[in-house]
Amino acid sequence: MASLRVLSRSQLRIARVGLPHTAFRCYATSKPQTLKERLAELIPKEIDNVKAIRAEHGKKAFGQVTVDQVYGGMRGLPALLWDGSVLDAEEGIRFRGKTIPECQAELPKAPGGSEPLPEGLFWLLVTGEVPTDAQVKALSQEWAHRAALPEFVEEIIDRCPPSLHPMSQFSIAVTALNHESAFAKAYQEGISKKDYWGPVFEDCMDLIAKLPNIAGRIYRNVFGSGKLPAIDTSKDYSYNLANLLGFGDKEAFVELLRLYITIHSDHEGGNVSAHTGKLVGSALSDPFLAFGASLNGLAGPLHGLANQEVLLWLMKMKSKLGDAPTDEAVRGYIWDTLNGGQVVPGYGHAVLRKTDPRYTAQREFALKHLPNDSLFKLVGQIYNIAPEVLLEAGKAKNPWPNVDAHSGVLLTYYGLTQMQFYTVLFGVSRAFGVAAQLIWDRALGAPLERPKSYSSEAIKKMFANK
Ligand code: AMX
Repeated sequence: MASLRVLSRSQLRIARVGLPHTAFRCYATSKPQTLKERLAELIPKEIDNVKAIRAEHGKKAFGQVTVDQVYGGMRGLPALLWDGSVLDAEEGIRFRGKTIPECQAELPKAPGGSEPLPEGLFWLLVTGEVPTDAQVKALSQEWAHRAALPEFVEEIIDRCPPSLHPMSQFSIAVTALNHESAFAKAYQEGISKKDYWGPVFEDCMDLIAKLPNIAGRIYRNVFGSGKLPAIDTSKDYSYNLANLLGFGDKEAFVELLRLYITIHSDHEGGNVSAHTGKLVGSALSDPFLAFGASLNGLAGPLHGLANQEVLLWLMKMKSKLGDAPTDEAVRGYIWDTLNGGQVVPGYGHAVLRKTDPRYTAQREFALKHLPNDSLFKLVGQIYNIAPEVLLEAGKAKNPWPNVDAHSGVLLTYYGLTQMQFYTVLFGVSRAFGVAAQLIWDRALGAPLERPKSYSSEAIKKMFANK
């Protein structure tokens, strides 16, 4: 016990969460254990764990699959494995068992900051453990050192017409990074299956590290705001992203990005972007190809593009109804949206049946930093009206707001008003969850995904006399 007295606060946190002795011992040396070193310890244990689960339960059934599920976008179909995050319909997301408020309380923060650093969230997603301040700092530095883009990728971005949607540019640039893939190279050289995770880990670290430079370059090219600054290797990921976008001097915006990246990172395995990355990765496409595909799914208006759609919808509402519309006018506007055969963007969810805690976290941020902002007040007013209207309309299973109902208002407040860019920020964050999945899928030897499809004729015949 004598040695405990000299431990720092962050070291004591590790002692509390109960890491094995090996992780604890590394404090005797000055260098913290790296994420890759920790993973190398965890992977063999998890392989054994999965083997044991399959040996004991492998032939057991989850239950029935109904014809409606086959026609209905596979809602609720148990078909995927992912330990990083689990979504409860009532409670919302937990990252490795931790709610958003728990992540806010427990993950390391920047000096003087109060939001979690996404570096810590990535560590948590990958290992299930809360890292030390030193481990998070080392991750910030490692990403900063890996952040440079190959020149040809910069040129590809620069050659995109500014009228090409930022998400298409983003996906093109990420896909082009496959030129540098350590995994693709190792596969060509005949790497053994049991070693796949090593180069996939390297690619995932490169992928995450390079996203701020891609996003910053697209932002500045499309919206014409000047030359890109260099990455500051002494600063954290969110600071560098903010700085590349031209907002490095706004500490509250940097804090917002820390929260934003943390909460958008992962939403269990079945959502379009997470599942697409997993699916494409299962063909042993490298992480750049897999995440490029994720981005194309995220770019859809029913998924990540909803944050752009919300802002557009709010702006149209404001221009039609004025800055401080009555509740009656807002109600009428929502009904007009529904009667026009459109969805109310930012409301509803395929799994959630309550207000999204990611919405709540952003609302709390707004209450702290921009309580009197008129757009924030409008979002709050809609929150009091839209669920009632959606319930009355009687179609949506979940009338409550999701993550996208709030994010654009916060970005707009700090001057990031270009709504076509919002999904790019969602994409930067979603890379954290997809990368963590890809690493574990290759570590556990996840096979090629190949579910069975049926024709309507076959379904009719199958159940003709039942
Ligand atoms: N406005 C209007 N109608 C809605 C609605 C909304 N916000 N949410 C659901 N509905 C409708 C559906 O379109 C569907 O209509 P249909 O029977 O005519 O096809 C019906 O209600 C039943 O849908 P559901 O089972 O409640 O939802 P779902 O699982 O099929 O879809 C989602 C979920 C998110 C696509 C849907 O709620 C929606 O379109 N929301 C608006 C877009 C949005 O905010 N997307 C972002 C989601 C979060 C994210 O991924 N980033």
